[in-house]
Amino acid sequence: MAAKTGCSPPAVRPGVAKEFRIPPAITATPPPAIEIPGDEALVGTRDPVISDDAEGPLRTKRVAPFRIGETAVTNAQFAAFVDETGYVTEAERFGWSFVFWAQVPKSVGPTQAVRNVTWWRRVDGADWRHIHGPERDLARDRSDHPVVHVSWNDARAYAKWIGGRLPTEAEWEHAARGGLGDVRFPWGDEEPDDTGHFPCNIWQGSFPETNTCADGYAETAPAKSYFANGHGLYNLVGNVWEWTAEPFVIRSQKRAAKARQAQMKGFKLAKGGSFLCHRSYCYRYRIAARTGNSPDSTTTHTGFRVVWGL
Ligand SMILES: [Cu+2]
Repeated sequence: MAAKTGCSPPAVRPGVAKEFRIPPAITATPPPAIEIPGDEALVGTRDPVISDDAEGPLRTKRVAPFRIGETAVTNAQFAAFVDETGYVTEAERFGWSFVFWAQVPKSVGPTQAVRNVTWWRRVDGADWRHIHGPERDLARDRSDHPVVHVSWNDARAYAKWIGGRLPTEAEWEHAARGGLGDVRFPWGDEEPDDTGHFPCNIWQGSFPETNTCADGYAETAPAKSYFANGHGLYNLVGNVWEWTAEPFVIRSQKRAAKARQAQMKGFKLAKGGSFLCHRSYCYRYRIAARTGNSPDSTTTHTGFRVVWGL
């Protein structure tokens, strides 16, 4: 498969990893989490589909036991953080965020399309509460959906507050595999399709024009939807991209890969794909798939989950 941009927008902000001074949570209960035993975790694949993303090779990495959020962090959980700390997200600081074209309400008026990924629109006033734009606090209606429009910096600030951190790639993949080993998806190897098999929230139809929503959702689904994998975790793939703790690194000596890596300097690794992925365009709802973006990028299809050491 050719190296396509995928469903994510390019980084357009300065892209600086920041430390925020966040006091530890006082009243909040941590999100439900599941203990994952330590193991020789499998990372990557021996059968890369998008080799430019450095999906391969399949390798093992020792991981210590840890706990990981049963779901991505939800709007309600993020709201508790903001209420207690007064934290202001980066999208709010910048005053805008990326919204998928079909999510932009008419009232927003004409929006600027992003070159090469024209389905992304820069919407002023879009942020984690105002998912489609300034008019409506949609997060309140979607309290059990994953929080979106959160940058890597925002995700880290939340994780720190709740006494955790973002997962490493090995932890994330180990959790996503659900004890099944070298599989393509958290449920095994069976491919989702457009008509009858919907194990996760991705795109059905012709991207980016027509989503038939055969899987039930045009945008995010509740964080705890579809079914749990072997570890009891939900929506590892599809729904929203999940930030990890790691830099996005392409390990390759090839010239093209090195050039790409240079363009993505300082980018952070995200895993899992989103509700916009489709096999025809962005086949990244696989465990080994990866993407990178700058630590202050925010979109309607990126969130995160938290891990805790034991
Ligand atoms: Cu995608």
